[in-house]
Amino acid sequence: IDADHAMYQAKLMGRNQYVFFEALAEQNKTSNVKVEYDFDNAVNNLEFIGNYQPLIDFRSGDVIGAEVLVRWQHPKLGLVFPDFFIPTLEKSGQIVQLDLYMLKLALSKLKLWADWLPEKFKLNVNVSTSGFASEDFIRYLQEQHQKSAVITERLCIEITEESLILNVDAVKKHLDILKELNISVALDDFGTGYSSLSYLHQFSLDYLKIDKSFVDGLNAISNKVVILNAVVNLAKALKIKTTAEGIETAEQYQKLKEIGCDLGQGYHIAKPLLEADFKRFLLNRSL
Ligand code: G
Ligand code: G
Ligand code: MN
Repeated sequence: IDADHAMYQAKLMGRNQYVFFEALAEQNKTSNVKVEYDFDNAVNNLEFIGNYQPLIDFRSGDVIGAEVLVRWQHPKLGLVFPDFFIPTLEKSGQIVQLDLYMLKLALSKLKLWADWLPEKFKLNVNVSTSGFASEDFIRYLQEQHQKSAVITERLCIEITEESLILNVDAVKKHLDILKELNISVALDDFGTGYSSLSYLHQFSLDYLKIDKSFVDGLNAISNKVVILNAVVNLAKALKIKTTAEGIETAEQYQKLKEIGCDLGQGYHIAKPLLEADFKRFLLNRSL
């Protein structure tokens, strides 16, 4: 219980404060509730759901994709955000199972939504470092590709710089396989880690997701514009599309459009949405 408590306290300082505050309040109220991460049960009970955040094409303004973001519909805690459980699952190795679960969920939604999705629509799935290095993950994609390539080709796998650094050989091999399968790959959170420009030509990537930290300062007079211009133009020269993340204001949106980013994502466009709201958003927007 003390460990759980400490975890909550630590998390109180994190991004999704209110969730943990509520969880803590709830835990105190019913003190016999022992908080545990019953991951296997959660998988069996399908407690993980997706929220879907739209991705727009800057040129047309159309929705041309979405990112699936996992949430845990916990029977006692309510809706729990990934910052809370992903670090734990990474330590235990169970993250690989979650990655597979979310991949399966994404594919099932792509099938379910096939009738109303725009032609070029892609669904982005986040994959952990160990998930991307695992044989199971890649094998599953190969099997699904055999069954229905039109579905798997709508996937975009989001990996992080860490994935590229650790286990370089497996990653190179897996990236080659995805290319054969016509599955896109995005490098997520670019700008938070090493931000090495050499990754961009060393690995075959389709999208570069420019981290919110670059987008944040855009309204002020800063050298971020200069850096963004350089990154976007280098990516262009390498035929890699750029996605700007965490766009929160109209000003940022306009600036990123001017700089020449290809795709945009952020609260200014839409928050991560429940499935039904996502469908409504997409259909209204493409009227
Ligand atoms: O909404 P946001 O709080 O959803 O996500 C927080 C972090 O959790 C982000 O870094 C995101 O990449 C990660 N994340 C969200 N969904 C998934 C998922 O399905 N799998 C993995 N491995 N990471 C995810
Ligand atoms: O690491 P990754 O880029 O996958 O994580 C995306 C995270 O960013 C998710 O937690 C998502 O909820 C969050 N997010 C998406 N758009 C915005 C935004 O405009 N502002 C902020 N603060 N967070 C955002
Ligand atoms: Mn992501």
